[in-house]
Amino acid sequence: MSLPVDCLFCQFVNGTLETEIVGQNQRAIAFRDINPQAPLHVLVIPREHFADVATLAAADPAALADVVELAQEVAMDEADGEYRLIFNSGPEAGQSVFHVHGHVLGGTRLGWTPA
Ligand code: DGP
Repeated sequence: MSLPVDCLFCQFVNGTLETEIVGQNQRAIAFRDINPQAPLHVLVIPREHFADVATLAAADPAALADVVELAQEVAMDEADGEYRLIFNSGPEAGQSVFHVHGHVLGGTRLGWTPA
C-alpha cells in the first residue's frame, strides 16, 4: 500500500517528522500524545496506514495484535499494566487523525465521561 504523503502519523513512522517514540515492535510504534489527557497518554499505531481499527482488523489482524501488545507493554512500563485503550472511529466519535491509533490512557483513576 502506498503511504498518503499528507498523513501526519505516516510521517512519524517513516521519520520525516520527529516525535517521542516510547516503544515499537515489528508492525507498530508508540509515541506520546501531544495533548495528554492523563499521566500516561500514548498513541499506538500500525506502521502501515489504515484509516480506522475495523479496517485494520479486516486487512491485517497481525498488525492489530502488535498494536494491542505494544499498548500493554507501554502500560506495564508506565502504569503497572492498568490502562484504557480507545480507538475513536469517525469524526462524530472524536477521530481527527485518519491513521488508526489507539489511545493508551492510565497512570491515574480514570473517569467515564465520554460525552
Ligand atoms: P483522535 O482525536 O482520536 O483522532 O486523536 C488524535 C490524537 O493525535 C490527539 O489526541 C492529539 C494527537 N496529535 C495530533 N497531532 C499530533 C502531533 O503532531 N504529535 C503528537 N505526538 N500527537 C498529535
